[in-house]
This record gives sequence, structure tokens and C-alpha cells, in this order.
Amino acid sequence: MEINLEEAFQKRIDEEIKIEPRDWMPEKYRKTLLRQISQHAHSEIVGMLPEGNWITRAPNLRRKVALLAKVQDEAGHGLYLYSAAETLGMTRDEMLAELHSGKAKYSSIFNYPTLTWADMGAIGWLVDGAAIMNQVPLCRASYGPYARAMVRVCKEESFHQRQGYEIMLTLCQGTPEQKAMAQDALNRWWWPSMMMFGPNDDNSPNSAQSTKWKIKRFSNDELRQKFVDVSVPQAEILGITIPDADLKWNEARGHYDFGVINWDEFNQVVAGNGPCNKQRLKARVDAWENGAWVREAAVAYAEKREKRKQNTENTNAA
Ligand code: BYC
Repeated sequence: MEINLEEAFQKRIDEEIKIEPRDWMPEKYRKTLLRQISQHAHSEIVGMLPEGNWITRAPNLRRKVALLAKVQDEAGHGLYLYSAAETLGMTRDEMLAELHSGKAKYSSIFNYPTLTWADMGAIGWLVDGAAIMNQVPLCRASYGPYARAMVRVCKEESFHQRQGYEIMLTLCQGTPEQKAMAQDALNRWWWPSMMMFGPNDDNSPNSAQSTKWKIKRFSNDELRQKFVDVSVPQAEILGITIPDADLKWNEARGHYDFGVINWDEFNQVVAGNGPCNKQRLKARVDAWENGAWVREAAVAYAEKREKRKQNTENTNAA
């Protein structure tokens, strides 16, 4: 019986029919999605912190409004994604408990510090650029609630990428000091952005199954290559240099070759030993603890309303 269910499930996926929350699914499919979607949600929420750092210091009102809107969008993305993950049978409180205990991962990229205003440009350009590359194919993921959430996320990410690139363009057309600041931000954010796509394909334990289930449509290395190929001409327009001595157009492949990623650094960051891991986690745990009174007040208010509604219904019935 189990075999038939699995076969029917895979057939639906092969036929590009979306899997919905009430459909039968293998336990491992549910777990894989819960892992990926909840980690994605955590990344959006933790991802607000490095940029939130610059809202009060944005150089003018226009930049401040755009950055504020971007950070708010990220909160929204986190909420759509937590809702999609909840349809797989885990509560939001349980997911947050896993983040706060350090059990659940979030993207390595958010464990790096934002040292100058140019970092807001580099994050928008590169981090959101990498995010779009990875997330557009997720709009076609086999699980309906995830795919639908990603459609809206991707539309907003595209605005984020442009606001970042525009900051870079302005700095690169500014004074030599401003251009140097943009170059410095590119130097620090390039390699961590390359790591966002995850380990190389031959070292990616989840890829084979996630590809078969059409959660993943492209491999980690394919997406990383696409990211390099689009970023190089963008850096040329800015007139700044990607910090990779091995970056070179390969006519035969029709792609840019690039240098080797420092996987030791990646593994250290993912293991919790990056420059800002402790600070990021502490900020989230503090926010949760300091927000306890808001949650309690919301529950008390909902209970009061419910009681009032029942009293009115009883009075009307009498
Ligand atoms: N950082 O077998 P693999 C954003 C983990 S949000 C940390 O290839 P998979 C944005 C991976 O989880 C950015 N960990 O895994 C937000 C796995 O460990 P577990 C987040 C990473 O899942 C605000 C192990 O390494 N984007 O863009 O097949 C502002 C082996 O990897 C990382 C998403 O979450 C990493 N970089 O593929 C701006 C997108 N890479 O869980 C921007 C959705 C890998 O088995 N997620 N690991 O213990 C995905 O597309 C996939 O989960 C990944 C990894 C491509 C990231």
C-alpha cells in the first residue's frame, strides 16, 4: 500500500501537479520541506538585522524610506514562509524555539557585519541578487503553499536588488572615497554571497532527493554559475573589481570560470562560529523575550473579545 502511495505521489510530481497540505506525502518530503522552508523563514527574519543596523544612519530621507521598506518586506517574507511551513504540521512557536536553541539553521550570509553604508548597496546587489537566482525557481517548487509564497517574495526581491545596485552606482559615480567604499564592500561581500548557494554539488547531501521531488530545479553549482555570469558585467558597469584572481571568461564553456570557495570558512559560519552568529542569535532571543508581554496581551485581548461575543449571543438567545 505504502509503495503505491509513494508511486502515485511521484507520478503527480512528474506531471507537475502541485502537492497541497491535505494530500498524502512521504514523511521525508514533509520533513525536507519543513527544514528548508523554516530555515528560509528564519533567514528572512535574521536577515533584517544587518540592514536594520543602518536605518537610522541612511544618508538621506529617500534612502531611509527605501531601506525601511526593504526591511519590512523581509519581515513579511518571513511571515509568508512561516505560514507555508505551518501547513506541514509544525507550529510557529516550535519553529522559533528551534531557531532560538540553535538547532535550526539560517543562511550563513547574515553572520557577517555591515560596516559601512556601501554594505547596504552590496547586500542589495549581491545578497538579494543571489537570493533571486535561488528563489525564482522555487516559484515552481512542487509544494503549492511554498511555490505560491515565493511568487510574491521574488517580486519584492527584485525591487531590493535594484535599490542595492542603485546605491552602488551612486557611490561608484561619486568621489574617489565613495568608490573605494563600494570596492571595499564588494571585497567583503563577494565570497560570502557565493557561499549562499550551499556546498558544491558533489558535497550536497540533500540535492538528489530534493531534485527528484522538484523542490530544487537547479543544482547549487548551476545557480552559483548563473550568479557569477550575471554579476561580472554588472561589476564592469560599476567600474569595480570582483575580488577573484581566477575569474575569467571561458569561451568553450560559455561561462566565467572562478576561484575556489573557502569551504572551511563556510563550515565555520554554518557551525555557529562566524563573525556575528552569537550577536544575531542573541538579538532574536532578546526580541522574543522582550516581546512576551505583547503576546500575552494579544491572547488576553482575544479571550476578552471571545467572552464578550458569547455573552452577547447568550443575551440575544435569552
Ligand atoms: N547557509 O544539501 P544542501 C535571503 C546547509 S534568505 C547555511 O545543498 P539544500 C534573503 C543546508 O541547510 C537566504 N546553511 O542543502 C533574506 C544543509 O544543512 P541541513 C536563504 C546552508 O537544502 C533577507 C547543508 O548545508 N535562502 O535570501 O538541498 C534579505 C547541506 O546543503 C547554506 C533560502 O533559504 C547556507 N548558505 O540546499 C536578503 C532559500 N547552504 O539543513 C536575502 C531556500 C546550505 O541538512 N533554500 N546549507 O542541516 C534552498 O534553496 C536550499 O535550502 C539551499 C541549500 C540551496 C540553501
